[in-house]
Order: sequence, then C-alpha cells, then structure tokens
Amino acid sequence: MQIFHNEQHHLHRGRHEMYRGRLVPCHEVPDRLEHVLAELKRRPVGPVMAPPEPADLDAVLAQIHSPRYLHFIEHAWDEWVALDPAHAELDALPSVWPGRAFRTDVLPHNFAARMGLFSFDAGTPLTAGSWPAARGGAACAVTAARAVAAATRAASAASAAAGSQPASAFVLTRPPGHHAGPDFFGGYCFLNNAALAAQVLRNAGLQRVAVLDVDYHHGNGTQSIFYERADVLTVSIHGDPLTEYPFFLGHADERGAGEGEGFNLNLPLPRGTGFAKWRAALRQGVAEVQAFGAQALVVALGVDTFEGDPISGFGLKSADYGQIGRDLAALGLPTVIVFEGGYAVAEVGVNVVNVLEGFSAGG
Ligand code: OKP
Ligand code: ZN
Repeated sequence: MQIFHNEQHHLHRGRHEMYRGRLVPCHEVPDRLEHVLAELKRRPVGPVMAPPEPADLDAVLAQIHSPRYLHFIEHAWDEWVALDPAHAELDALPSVWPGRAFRTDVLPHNFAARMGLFSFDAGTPLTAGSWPAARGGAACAVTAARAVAAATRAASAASAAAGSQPASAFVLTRPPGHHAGPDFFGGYCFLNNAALAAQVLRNAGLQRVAVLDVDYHHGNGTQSIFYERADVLTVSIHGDPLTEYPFFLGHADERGAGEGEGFNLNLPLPRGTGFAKWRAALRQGVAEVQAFGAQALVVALGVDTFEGDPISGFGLKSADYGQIGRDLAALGLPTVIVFEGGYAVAEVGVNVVNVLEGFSAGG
C-alpha cells in the first residue's frame, strides 16, 4: 500500500472551537497525524511519499466544490487580516448563518456574512494555513486515486496474476474532509478529500465507485456531493444524528434523489454501540457496495469510533481495527483509504495502522 502524506498539514493549527458557550482548545490537532506517521515508522505498511501538487488540481477541485466557495476559502484569511491587523493572532470563526427563509443566492460583501454562508458550525476555525493545508490534502487524495487507477489499469492489461491484491493507497492528511460539501466547510473540514478521490477514480474510467464512511460522524458533505448521482454510491456508518453531530443529516431514510435514488445508504447506530453491532452494520455496508457492483472503493477512515475518543460515543477497541481492515480488504477492490477523524490523540496512530495492516493482510 502506498501512503501519500500531506506535508502541509501542520499549517492548519486551529486555536479554539465554540463549545457550550466557551471557546475550547481544538480537538483536531497536528499531533493526530504525527502519531500515525510515528506508528507507520514502527510498523511500515508501505512507502510514505509526499507528492507534488498535480498541475490540474484546480480543475479537479471544481468538479466537487462550487467556484464561489473555492474562491472564498482561498482568500478568506487575507480578507480576515485586512479587516484588522490584530486578526493575524486570532482564528476566524463564523457567528451568523442563513437559516430557513433566508437567501443564499446573493453573495454578501460583509466577511462575517460570507463566513456563515459557506459554513454550518462554529467548531471549524479558519486559520492562516487552513487553505494551503487543505489544498495539500486534496493534492494527496487526487494523486493517491490516480496511482490506484493507474495500477489497476496496468494489472488488468497484464490480466493480473491470480492471487495478487488489488491496488491500494492511504491518504494521510488533515484537516479531514467528509463534512465539507459542495459549498460549505464545517466539522473541521474544508475540502472533501474522499469525494475528490472518488471523482478522480471516475475520471480515470472506473464506472461505479463506492465511498464507505466509517468515521463516527455522518459524512454529510460526501452524501450531499453525490446525492443525485448514480455513479458514486455513498454509504455511512455513524452515530445516530438524533443525538450525534452533525445532527441534521444522516438518517436511514435518506436514500438519494433523482438519478441518485437508491445510491445513498445511512446506517445510524445508537451511542454506546460496541464492535459486534458495529461490525454487523459494516457487513451491511459492504454488501451494499457489492450489490452496487463497485469497481473501486474509497474508505473515509475515522477512528473516532474508538472507546477512548473524547468527542464520540462508540466502544471499539484497538484490536477491532485490524478486523475492520480485513473486512474492507475482503471486497477485493482497488481502494483509496482517506484519513478522517479520531481524537484520542495518543491512540490514533495504533488504531489507524491496525486498519492498514489488517487491510494489507486480508483480502
Ligand atoms: C469531525 B470528524 C461544534 C463542535 C462539534 C464537531 C465534530 C466534528 C467531527 N461546536 N464537534 O467527523 O471526525
Ligand atoms: Zn468524526
């Protein structure tokens, strides 16, 4: 398995997120990724590379995100500092949003208004390095998907030796991506890395691509991006939005719309769910991917399903992650695994590499 490491990740370093009336330190910290890197040094599962940015990255970003969103997010930090030089020492956080019955077609001139227009929570600070960090992650996702597609083409041209494993790659990046939608940031996410990987696999000629999201939180951004498309199946296993973030999407009755009808599956589980019930949901998700006839798989891999996660509510143990890797490998598909959540910082490396090791051993 090739590993694509976003070396710009540390440029995104949020100070605070709004929580219950206070600004509290961010959970989504650079150390999360450093723990994965350290564990990959102890237990290498493949070469770690830091790829250059693809020349056509902007064109790929434009396939997933709207032009006015991309323009805003690229220039937001400079606008924020231009408002007041003192802002250089502060994070930008939204505080006003267009609720129901407001207009979203008119682009306000006011900066705070545009922060709200393009976001859905006050937990996602925009900092000096948010754009280069998110862009570096997108570059890794695009490059990883292209590497998997190229290896898949090469293997099918050589009519793949029996027993050889399908191509796979891991995108080691932060900030995460699965909450970022066509034109909004939130849930610590700015650019949707998993959606970009899926789109690149489609661009490379793989006809049906599945995104399987195993992060604790519903992948609302990915769902929204592909909700009306039949060529990308989206499946998410997550804490029930009745009680869990992001609250306003992720219910079982959301099955897709228009041409995408039947191509979204949500598997919400109650807070407190342990591995046996969680794995039963994974089996259901895997069966859906098989029934869809996926030719490639993108896994949105959050390890915030861990029992020790400070902001989540499932009970998975470190040893369970190896089994998840084996269950995913059993699909036998070309696969791009994208790092999402996981906030028990010291255990994030072990849990992620357990998945990758299980994946490499399984199949
Ligand atoms: C990101 B990922 C809002 C804070 C709520 C946000 C959780 C984002 C999780 N003030 N927490 O899916 O791991
Ligand atoms: Zn999460």
